[in-house]
Amino acid sequence: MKLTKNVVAALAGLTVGLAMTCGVSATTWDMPTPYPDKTFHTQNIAAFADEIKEATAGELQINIHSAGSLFKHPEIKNAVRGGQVPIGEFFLSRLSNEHAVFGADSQPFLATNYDAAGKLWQAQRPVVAELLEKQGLMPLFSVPWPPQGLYTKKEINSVDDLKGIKFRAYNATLEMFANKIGAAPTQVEVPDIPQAFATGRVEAMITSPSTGANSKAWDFVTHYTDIQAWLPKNIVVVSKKAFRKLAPEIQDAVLAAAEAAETRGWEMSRKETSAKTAILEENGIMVVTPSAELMDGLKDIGAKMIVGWKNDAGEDGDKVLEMYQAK
Ligand code: PCA
Repeated sequence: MKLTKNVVAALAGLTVGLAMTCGVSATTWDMPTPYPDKTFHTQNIAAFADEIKEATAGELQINIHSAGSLFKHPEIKNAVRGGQVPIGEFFLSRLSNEHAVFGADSQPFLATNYDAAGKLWQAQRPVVAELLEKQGLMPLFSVPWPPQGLYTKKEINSVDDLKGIKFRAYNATLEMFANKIGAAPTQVEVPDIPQAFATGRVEAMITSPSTGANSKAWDFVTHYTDIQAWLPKNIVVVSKKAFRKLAPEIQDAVLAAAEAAETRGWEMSRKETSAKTAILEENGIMVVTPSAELMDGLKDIGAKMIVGWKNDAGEDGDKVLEMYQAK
């Protein structure tokens, strides 16, 4: 049947009529996310959406638009803030240009394993929530990527070996880190990684085993050095205005599903680390334990960056670091 405007309007009226008869009016939320469907974060969000649909008997449905298909990654936060979409996911430390506290999880060698990352999130969360609240946003859940490692086309034994290399970056902190190493950083989003290597725009990167394996890093690099430099997080935020429009029991269902998604996401992330490192190896990448010289050099740069970060983050940053260290 050809759906003329009139038919569409009549069907829409019928749906509203049915919903009204049943005493409900179903809500659909469009949700932009930056990463492809096979990413564990995206899969976790799909489970989150399924859980909400089930718990609310279909009264709230979330349509996921992955891989930056609805809004490009850099636009997602402001799309939620501006009310263009009610909910969205993005890489938390992208907001470090607004406030350094958002970037705490991307500081090199501040929190380098899941336990430390968990403590850092507990310390960071109240400040992040307060800062987002001022923009009409509420964090729902946040999940880390596996520890970040180094992908190169040759063996890397010291910081010197990285000099002059064209380096892929995903936020300002990594860009600064790359600059301090003496590499030449360029921002590239995940879906564009293979193309950026193929055309020679970049020659090396720091990212997780997940993103490396999903991007088929074996097509363009030979070595993965497991430096475990930091565990950056994605965050899912909702517009407070959109959230308030939901009936109380639907709000509860969203919050319960968010809590479950955070727990599940951290577990998925832990499992990804070994599973995806094995896939790198199976596909011929040399998985290397870093030399002491390389680690000392990188940690030295990290320690200097923390000093700058503390300066930028001010009292809020002190609060986060004190809470983190007390845990
Ligand atoms: N993958 C994302 C963020 C961190 C990660 O492991 C990326 O490479 O952009």
